[in-house]
Amino acid sequence: MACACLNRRIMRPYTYRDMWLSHKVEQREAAGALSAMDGDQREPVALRPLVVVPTYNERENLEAIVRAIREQLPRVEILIIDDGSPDGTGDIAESLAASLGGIHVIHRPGKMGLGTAYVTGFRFALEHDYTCVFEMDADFSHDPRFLPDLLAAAERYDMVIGSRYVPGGATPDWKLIRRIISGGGNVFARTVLSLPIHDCTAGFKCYRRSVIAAFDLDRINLQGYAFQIETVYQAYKAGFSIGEVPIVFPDRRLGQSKMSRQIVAEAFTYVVKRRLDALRAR
Ligand SMILES: Nc1nc2c(ncn2[C@@H]2O[C@H](COP(=O)(O)OP(=O)(O)OP(=O)(O)O)[C@@H](O)[C@H]2O)c(=O)[nH]1
Ligand SMILES: [Mg+2]
Repeated sequence: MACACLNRRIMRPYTYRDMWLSHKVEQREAAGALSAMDGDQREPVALRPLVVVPTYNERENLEAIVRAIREQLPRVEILIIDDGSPDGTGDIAESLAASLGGIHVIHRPGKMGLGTAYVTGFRFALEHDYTCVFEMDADFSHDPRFLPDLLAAAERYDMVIGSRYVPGGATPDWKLIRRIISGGGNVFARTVLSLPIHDCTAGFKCYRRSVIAAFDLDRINLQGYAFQIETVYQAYKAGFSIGEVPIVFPDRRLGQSKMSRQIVAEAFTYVVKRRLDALRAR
């Protein structure tokens, strides 16, 4: 379903359709006040976004990604969460904060994982009155040129996913095996958890404040794809509106991936466990 709020972007070359609304949900009392509303009907509102960028050994990418984010959203505030990167990424973050302004840095003592970094970012956003929060990798797989699309969609949807699996989305650099793991993992999560979302493992997302305020942050102790699925699952179950905006997802330009078999295994066991918990709760 197309969304009127993105019509002005329909001519951009990467976009076949401007947006897919993954689902519409009925009002559920458990959710916050905004969550009850269908994204198509809500009036656009002024947003004060925070872009959260977790980093571990991203010295080749950090300054470039921060500048690229600011090119797209010139006044946006950015929170870098660095886990004591041995390559000095934390020092680069500090010097960017000093020279550019509107950049916040949290240093954690050692590598504690992507999921807990985002939970730290969510808490920071709640404490500092941001109205929406972006999740974004530092390695340019999440291309900053899509930020305005996600932000425009966040005016009308509680959660917006930068999606590789809606028309216009793509993973041009991936070999067959990576496509099978990612595509198969999405079909698995979507089916087992009954989630009407095309890209459940996406890490390029924008959340309205009401969504992260409804999360049970103390109980989210997941790392990679499992963390991403859990946030979609909790938002969906709470009745928030979720939209998917197509993105092209290239491989990282520089530096090393931190993806591991352990992260894939965590996601698989998490999905099975979540489903069993839901069955037991019936
Ligand atoms: N703070 C923090 N950031 C991390 C940690 N692990 C990864 N990151 C950052 O999270 C982002 C995603 O990590 P990647 O290594 O690109 O992992 P990925 O995107 O899932 O995997 P690829 O698709 O192979 O690149 C990057 O900005 C990393 O620097 C961590 O333990 N702590
Ligand atoms: Mg990456």
